[in-house]
Amino acid sequence: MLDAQTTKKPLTHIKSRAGLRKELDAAGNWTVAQIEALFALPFNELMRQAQETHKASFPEGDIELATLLSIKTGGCPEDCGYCPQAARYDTDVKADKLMDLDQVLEAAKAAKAAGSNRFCMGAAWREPKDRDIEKVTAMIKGVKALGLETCATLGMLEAGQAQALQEAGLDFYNHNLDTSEDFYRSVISTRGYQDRLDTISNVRAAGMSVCCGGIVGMGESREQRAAFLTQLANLSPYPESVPINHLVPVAGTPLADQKPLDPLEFVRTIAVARITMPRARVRLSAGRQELGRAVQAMCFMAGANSIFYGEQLLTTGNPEAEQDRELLAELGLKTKQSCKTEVLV
Ligand code: SAM
Ligand code: DTB
Ligand code: SF4
Repeated sequence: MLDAQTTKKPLTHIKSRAGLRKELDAAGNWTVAQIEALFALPFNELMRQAQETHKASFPEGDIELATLLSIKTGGCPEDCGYCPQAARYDTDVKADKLMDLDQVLEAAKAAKAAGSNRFCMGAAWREPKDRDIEKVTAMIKGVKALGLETCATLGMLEAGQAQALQEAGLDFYNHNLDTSEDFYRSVISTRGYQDRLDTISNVRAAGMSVCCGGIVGMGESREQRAAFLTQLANLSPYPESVPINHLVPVAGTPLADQKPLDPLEFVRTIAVARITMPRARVRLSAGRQELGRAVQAMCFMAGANSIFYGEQLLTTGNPEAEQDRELLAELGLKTKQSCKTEVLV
């Protein structure tokens, strides 16, 4: 049986950013077989290893709170099989224009007042036009001035667009690989895996932190989940933020009738993400309403240390903020106090 702790040592001994970068580069050589072997560990052993890794990398029980706002909803030309915002699927989501700056800042102020650390602005675009970038940079500046970490997810980015966002003060850019390369083809046809890798590389080159994860429970096999995490863990360096979404099946999308993943397999996925990306914020993302409290508690035990916070994701629901505060308090978890960006590069 593979002992991951002997093949990958914790990164706590590293003192400088340059040292960390070097170590992460050297560490990025996981094989799919190694990651499958982690998935196959006895459950308690997997949890033990995940907890040890977590403890060596983060202070005890600090959970990051990230609030989402859909600044441009629906009408998207892409065909992502899970997404209620794709224009081609008959869902309840109606296409809207880009929000006004004032509305965005109102939402950001409310998020800040509710205790959020990060504000993530999402747009249902294949890619932004340059005039969209101008409008979004004004939003970024305004949100940052409130003292929140900023994140945006606007689709594919060219190098110059990434640079403009970085110069406006964008801390994180979210762009997901979503799944393994081979399963990807059965979910999305209008944009390739390499396009996603190119955007991530443009984000890195512009000096921003990368938020990159995906969705589980879309009908992929365990091997494909392992291949997906291998891709993420082998990014050099791996992402600072890793959102793990459980598919929210939405009526009208091709994945509307997808059977939910076994909750224990979801917890395993979180644990393997933690072990393979020790210093990343692993976010328990979409699908928390359906997971219930006990499974969420297990996810925190497995190393999740970030959640989407606020009653709305982009177009679907999320637990009430009050309910989340109660859950964290009951579990004895604290919320991340510092809004300082954890840049690993
Ligand atoms: N349009 C941009 C893009 O695709 O990069 C940004 C927004 S898009 C909605 C961001 C991510 O949300 C997707 O990559 C996917 O991982 C996640 N997502 C979308 N619909 C979902 C669903 N029904 N369940 C879980 N996650 C979902
Ligand atoms: C991510 O990985 N999950 C978020 C965020 N990045 C943009 C989006 C989840 C969307 C869930 C479906 C919806 O609300 O439309
Ligand atoms: Fe469009 Fe993003 Fe939805 Fe894909 S996930 S359809 S790109 S909004």
